[in-house]
Amino acid sequence: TVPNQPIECVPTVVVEDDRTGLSVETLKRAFQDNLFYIQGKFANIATQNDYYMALAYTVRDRLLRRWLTTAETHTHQGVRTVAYLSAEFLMGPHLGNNLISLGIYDEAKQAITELGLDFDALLQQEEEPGLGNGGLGRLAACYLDSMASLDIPSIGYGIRYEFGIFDQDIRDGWQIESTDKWLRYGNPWEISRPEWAVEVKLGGHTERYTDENGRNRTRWIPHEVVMGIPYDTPILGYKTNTATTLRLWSAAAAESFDFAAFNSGDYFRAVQQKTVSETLTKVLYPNDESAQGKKLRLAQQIFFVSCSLQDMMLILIRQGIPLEQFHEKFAVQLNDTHPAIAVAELMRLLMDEHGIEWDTAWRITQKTLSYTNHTLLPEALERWGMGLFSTLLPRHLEIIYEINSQFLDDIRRKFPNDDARLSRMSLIDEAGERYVRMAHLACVGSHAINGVAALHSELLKQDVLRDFYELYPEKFSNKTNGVTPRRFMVLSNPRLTNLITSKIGDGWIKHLDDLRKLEAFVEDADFRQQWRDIKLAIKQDLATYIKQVNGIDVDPTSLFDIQAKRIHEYKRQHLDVLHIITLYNRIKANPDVHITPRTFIFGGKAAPGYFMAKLIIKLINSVGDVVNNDPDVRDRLKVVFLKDYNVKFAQRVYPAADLSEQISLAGKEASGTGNMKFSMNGSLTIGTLDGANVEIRDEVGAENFFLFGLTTPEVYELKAKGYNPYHYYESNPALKAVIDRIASGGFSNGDTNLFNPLVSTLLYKDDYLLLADYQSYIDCQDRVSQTYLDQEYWTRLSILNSARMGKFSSDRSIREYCEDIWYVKPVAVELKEYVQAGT
Ligand code: Z16
Repeated sequence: TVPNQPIECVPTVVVEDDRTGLSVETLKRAFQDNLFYIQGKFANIATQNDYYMALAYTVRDRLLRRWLTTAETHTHQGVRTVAYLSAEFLMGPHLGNNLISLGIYDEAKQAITELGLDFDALLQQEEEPGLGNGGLGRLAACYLDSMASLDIPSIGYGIRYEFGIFDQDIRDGWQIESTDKWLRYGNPWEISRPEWAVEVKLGGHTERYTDENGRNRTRWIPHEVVMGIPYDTPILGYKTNTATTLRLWSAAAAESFDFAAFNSGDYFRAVQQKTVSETLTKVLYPNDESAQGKKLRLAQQIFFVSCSLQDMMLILIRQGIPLEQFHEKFAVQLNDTHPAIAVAELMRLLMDEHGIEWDTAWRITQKTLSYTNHTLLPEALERWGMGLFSTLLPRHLEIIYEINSQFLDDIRRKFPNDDARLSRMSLIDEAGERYVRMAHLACVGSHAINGVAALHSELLKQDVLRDFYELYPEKFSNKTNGVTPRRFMVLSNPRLTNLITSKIGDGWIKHLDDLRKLEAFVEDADFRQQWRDIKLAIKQDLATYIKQVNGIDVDPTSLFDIQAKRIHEYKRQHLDVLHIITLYNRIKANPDVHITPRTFIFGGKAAPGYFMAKLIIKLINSVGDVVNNDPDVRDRLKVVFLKDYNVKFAQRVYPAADLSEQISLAGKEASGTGNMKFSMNGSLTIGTLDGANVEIRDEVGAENFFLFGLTTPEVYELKAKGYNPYHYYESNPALKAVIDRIASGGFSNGDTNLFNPLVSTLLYKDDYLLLADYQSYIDCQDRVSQTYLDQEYWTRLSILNSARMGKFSSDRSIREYCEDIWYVKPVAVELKEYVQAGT
């Protein structure tokens, strides 16, 4: 028999209830079995991780019947499947989420507790797969949850990085990075499928030849071949039988490729031949919004895109479906331009590997692909230097040239004599050094292009992709981001979940618009008291954590003012700092001044090469050192930087916030999704009219949202007429005093150099208009402080914020993608009594 082929005759496997049942008793038995048979431990030597693994396998066993049945159902029905291609999936811990989806969270907790173990400690034991930088990767994870929960046939394709986003430590106020060894103690959620490995070519050159039908064809002779091994993780929907797949590719050496050397006796060299293959999927690039143009990154992109497209083709070929029907069977979503090489790779596979003609291949490609843009920042737009691109992907470059030539002809027909337009739109940037423009490639090769919030989608059409909008207006739409209420409410905020459910039932978990029913309780004083008590208890928990980790005492009744997100100048964490120093200056001027007690909490990682972001972290910590220890402050202000912000930790942070800081410069944050998670959990927002803030404010009502700052048109206007930050500094004494305190070493023991790069950037450049927005921000913060004094009123706003967040469920986003872009419908999955292997 061949080891990677199904065998003809297989025994019947009966899935017994006492092995995978959902009762407390069966869970206990399975847990003990797994400790013994999988971890291979007696209880007396088992570690916390062994217990975690035993529980994880217990849960995984209970996913398998649903998972396999889902795959079988979708295959038999021949339905169109969404393939979500993303270089990042920021999944967060699986265990708790799977327990929620299976509906056995309480049973598992009881089982583990009765066995004398600490259930919450076991949940905390899980090392999260941090295979993403921030919003974009977490969005992909929320979308998988929603697709499964809505019974949408779907698969997520990505990269199995050995090291995910780095771990962050803080030493002497500075960020220190270390490698994220998430796989160190094994990953119980994934199943590797080496029998479905595929090969990816890199480098080399191309040749023309004539095939057996006399047609001119192209052959790619690569310099190197890498194997892609798929690792599958089941993603179970909430209280449904649909479990979709996250399929992540890991690179391995293709040993047979160098068989010649092997035969000629150079055994050692043949085995050692694994330079690229060893490094390809090692590490996630930790830059959230800047394209570095590194060859290895392009190699990662072609690697996972090629593996994924080949995988889809194999799925069709195995079922005898002709590849001419590819677009009828798969809707492929490109999560930003990271997988945009799919345009050329799908063409190449269809033509070079499967003999389909250009015109047919091009029609299939455009009907299959759609592209989501996630940023307007010019530095984040990917482009690849021509030298690098042609060395790694010679065949793709030929295909891109051909696409480009037909595309430019098209433009010439529609916009005659417009050379400027041709050079603006070309897939190749030829202004100086030559580059391949990935966003242009994605736009040309897709039938749909979307932004991630209403404002962002408008700005795409007016600005970054304006020419493409003029050429293909019908391709453009908006799909406002959403987040999953399963992870970000049910799992992370059980207390609030129980209160809400006690009032309106649990329908809201799948139909988040039902939260509106909470509005009926806003005038119920008992309800408001319960709401407040819950918030206080959660804040108390976070205060305990802060004491343990940061050694800082914070008052849980103070206003918890939280900014948690990647550190970036456009997100303006330092504007938040300017507010803190403003309050501090008021205290120093008059220690008896009235101040609403506040705890300022920050969390977030800086890209390791982003000096200014790292300096902002240092500033936050330095301001904290001074403010937290100055007796004049009398503990009314506390500043805390929480290290190593990740999904696991975010789940503890969102529920504890009173105030969520969403203060990016208008026109810079594409959407934001943390803004939604805070608000769902009853936090109020202070924010600019940026990204999804605009829509959040529309939903919750202007009177329930703390708005400040310039609008996007005002930003453009101010910049156009020549922005002079120094003018704001000179003419605003409070602002001047704040900057002067930093500049004069007030937070650096008199060292006037340390924060100079930050200070001079603000005074003489200030690309993100902090100084222009300063006074508006401070005035707004003063309104926040005033409002917080009236706890009854604040609670009303808090309840209304949660109640009106229905729109921001990722279920709504996914329904819109299904309707407008993917044309995919839900498919119910029925479980059968028995599962027979091999049928
Ligand atoms: C990212 O997380 C985002 C954009 C981007 O170009 C690269 C990365 Cl790694 C974020 C946006 O900044 C954020 O506004 C948006 O909510 C998120 O993507 C999801 O769309």
